[in-house]
Amino acid sequence: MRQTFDLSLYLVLDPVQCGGHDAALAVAAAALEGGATLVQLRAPEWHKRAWLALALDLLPLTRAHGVPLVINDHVDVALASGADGVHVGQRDLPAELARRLLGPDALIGLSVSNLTEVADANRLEGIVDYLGAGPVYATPTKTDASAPGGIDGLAAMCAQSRFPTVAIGGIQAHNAADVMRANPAGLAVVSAICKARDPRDAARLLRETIARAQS
Ligand code: TZP
Repeated sequence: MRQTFDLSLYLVLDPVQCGGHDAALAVAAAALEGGATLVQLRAPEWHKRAWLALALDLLPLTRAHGVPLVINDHVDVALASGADGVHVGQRDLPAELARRLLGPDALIGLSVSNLTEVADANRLEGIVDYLGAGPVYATPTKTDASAPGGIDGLAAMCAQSRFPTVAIGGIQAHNAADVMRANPAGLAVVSAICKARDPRDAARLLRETIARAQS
């Protein structure tokens, strides 16, 4: 059966930003203690065998917290590691194919950056579980991202989406409350946690901001 999921604080774990395999495991552990509700492994600079090794080491951690682990883009790594699903972008394998390969129980997320992509995604009932909408703000983490849509762009995408939608792109502690005003199901962050001096505290602070906005 498909796992229930909570998009509130969605950690996109970039092991390069964290400082390597072992540092990424430590960041994930701290973020989970601080309240991360979902983890995505995203290592655009790494070769696939390193993704697999880290996914295999992350799973006991995420499982211990009852939090899903999804793999960015690589359906084969998700299958080989036993991860809970994948997150695909507009230029990755189509979500329909990912669903066919992974089966009905997998968690599948899809990136969108404008209303046309949201409208297309809305036709994927039963295929896609959630959307990741952004970038909200410009970010050095993803230099090939689309133009930032800002809070208004995010609010429009959240309003039009029939799926729970998590915001991403340039989200940090100082703007998290603003982003929540667009009514996303949660916030997805890379650098705000991966580059934090104390990832546990960074996660806890974000989680508190999100909880305040959701109450
Ligand atoms: N997709 C859109 S923006 C982005 C991704 C993966 C990067 C977000 O990184 P950060 O450090 O949270 O701004």
